[in-house]
Amino acid sequence: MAQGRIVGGVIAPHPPHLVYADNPPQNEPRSEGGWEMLRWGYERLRRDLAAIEHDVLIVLSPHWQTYVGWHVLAGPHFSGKSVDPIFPHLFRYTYDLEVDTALAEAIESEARGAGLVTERMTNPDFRVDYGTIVSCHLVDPAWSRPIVSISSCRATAYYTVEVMQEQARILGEATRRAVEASGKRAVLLASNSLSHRHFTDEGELPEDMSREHITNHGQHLWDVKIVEMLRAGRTQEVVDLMPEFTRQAIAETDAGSLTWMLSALGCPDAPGELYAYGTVIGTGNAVMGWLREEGWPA
Ligand code: 2X7
Ligand code: FE2
Repeated sequence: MAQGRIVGGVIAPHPPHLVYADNPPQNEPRSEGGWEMLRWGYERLRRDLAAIEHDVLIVLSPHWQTYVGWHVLAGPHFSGKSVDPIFPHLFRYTYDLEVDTALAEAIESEARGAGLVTERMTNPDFRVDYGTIVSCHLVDPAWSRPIVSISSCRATAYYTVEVMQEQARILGEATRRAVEASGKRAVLLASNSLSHRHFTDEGELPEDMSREHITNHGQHLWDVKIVEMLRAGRTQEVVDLMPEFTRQAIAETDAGSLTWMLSALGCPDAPGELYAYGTVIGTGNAVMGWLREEGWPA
């Protein structure tokens, strides 16, 4: 069997607004569009991904929150309706997805072997979280490949950002070993916004872009700093800075997704491609990719 490879890492933010704005058949509410810069960025990402042969998407989502360890979706098939608890008027999405169970089990075993607390989710009635669904939909609206979804153990809330990031690093390295042993070609999705303080009210028309802006200037400065570092290939420095960024910008990186993805790639000195940066209800969102046909780390 050929050695498996991680052939891509993507920062794939999951505001449900982006699915709402696209009006796909799976989502009930209808919109007049909105957040085009981000949606056009995802479109360009999809075009580039189409040129990279891959078998599976592996996503780590901040909205599957497990307080005892990291859980991995490990049943073969999940279907149901996902409703965003904060934006139910924007996101009521009917999903039907396949899981690469062999890879899911391998990641869970490898992470457990590395000392993390882990669990497999096999309950067929389990409702998949909207972070997983939105990121996977925006990267592959046809759901043409199986996925593996990993939860976020909330060690930031229970301990510190540093504990969370360290666990995410170990999980990233375990994920890489599991992929390599699987023979599969995988693309990893860090499902998260950057700065994450959002407005507490909404206009009459959610997609009215005349209201859309970053919540505060501090968040903008932090987001731009992180994006510039990632565009310059300074990924290890970003991982080192993650605790401070997460605290100062109230960033969604508290979930560990970005540290997990960059660590799995081996924190390459390679520039990430910025497909788009934009705000959604005041949060900062970058769509970025590290794609390489021959895999990471080189
Ligand atoms: O989950 C989210 C998010 N991360 C950012 C913006 C708006 C809604 O949902
Ligand atoms: Fe979120």
